[in-house]
Amino acid sequence: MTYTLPDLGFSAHFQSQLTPDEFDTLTPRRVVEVQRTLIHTLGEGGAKTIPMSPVLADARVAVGDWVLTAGDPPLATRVLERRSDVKRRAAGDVAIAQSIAANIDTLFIVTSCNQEFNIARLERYVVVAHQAGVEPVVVLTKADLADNPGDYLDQVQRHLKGVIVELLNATSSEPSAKLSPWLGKGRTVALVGSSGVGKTTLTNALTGQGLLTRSIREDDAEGRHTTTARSMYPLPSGAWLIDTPGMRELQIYDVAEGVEAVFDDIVTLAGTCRFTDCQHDTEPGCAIQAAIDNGQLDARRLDRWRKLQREDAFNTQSVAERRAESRRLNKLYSEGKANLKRKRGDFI
Ligand SMILES: Nc1nc2c(ncn2[C@@H]2O[C@H](COP(=O)(O)OP(=O)(O)O)[C@@H](O)[C@H]2O)c(=O)[nH]1
Ligand SMILES: [Mg+2]
Repeated sequence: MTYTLPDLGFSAHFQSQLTPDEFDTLTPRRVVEVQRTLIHTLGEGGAKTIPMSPVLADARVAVGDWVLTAGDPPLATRVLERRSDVKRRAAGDVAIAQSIAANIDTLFIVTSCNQEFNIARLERYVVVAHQAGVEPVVVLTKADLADNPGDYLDQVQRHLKGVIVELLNATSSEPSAKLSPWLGKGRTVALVGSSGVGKTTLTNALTGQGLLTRSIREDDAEGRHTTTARSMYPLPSGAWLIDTPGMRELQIYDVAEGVEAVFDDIVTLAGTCRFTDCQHDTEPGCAIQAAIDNGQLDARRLDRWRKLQREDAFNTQSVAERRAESRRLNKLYSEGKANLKRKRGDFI
């Protein structure tokens, strides 16, 4: 299969990052899989494997990225600036962002019509989609197994205003038909969601059975098939699909604007509190507490907003910042003690 650059999602956003000279001498290629020592790419010359290099590692190259390459066998010279970037906080002590999927158009947030369904978790994904600059679409799977699948749909519509939701049976032929509005030629979509919600089943349904090979399906210790690596697959419609390994919980990173967008009702209310530094607890003239009292705002929604804000502030703060903050507090504390001593001295 040969692809043109537009087939692969190359657009003016990327082209504008190349000088005419670079456009003549370098070859843009799209990253379809990232492994520890190499990356798999697709370009006008077909599929090529490129060794991991400092250029790629420093840019934290991700599935969906565009890289400029030179030579044959090709080497990457630069990673192009992303059009959109779905990020999370990487595992580990140091607060750094990890890209889950680069340059996508739509984030399919997959959840199922059973006990896995959780509004706080969905809000978290929608926040990340907003921050990334991509459209969130909630995909509710296992509609065929639920007694009242419509209840789940209602809940999404009630809590996530303006977010499109599709209810389906991932094991049927419904996925391609219901998700087709987002699967146009050259578009890129990614699937996120907890383990077991049906991401691989959806991937199989959308790509056509049997296309999935290589690292996406490897046996885990119990002999089950699990998704182990992120990969980008072509769909019959001409779109691209990125499957991701199941995440127990998406760790947010640097999502302040995303939180504001999803909780804009609370942000608007906060703007009308009597005090600009209102903590929305017991202050007089608090518009948020008033809205809770008159039934306009659910107290649990306020809790979820607070939790995401706290978590974002904590995760986004770098280790250096945390050290500086703790030094600052220690200094304040010692100064406070010294002042207190001095004051006491005045009185004695
Ligand atoms: N009946 C039914 N089963 C589903 C549906 N979606 C997923 N499953 C099943 O749920 C299990 C987990 O699905 P899988 O795609 O591996 O989930 P993943 O961990 O998100 O990739 C598999 O046994 C699927 O066959 C659905 O819509 N209806
Ligand atoms: Mg899977």
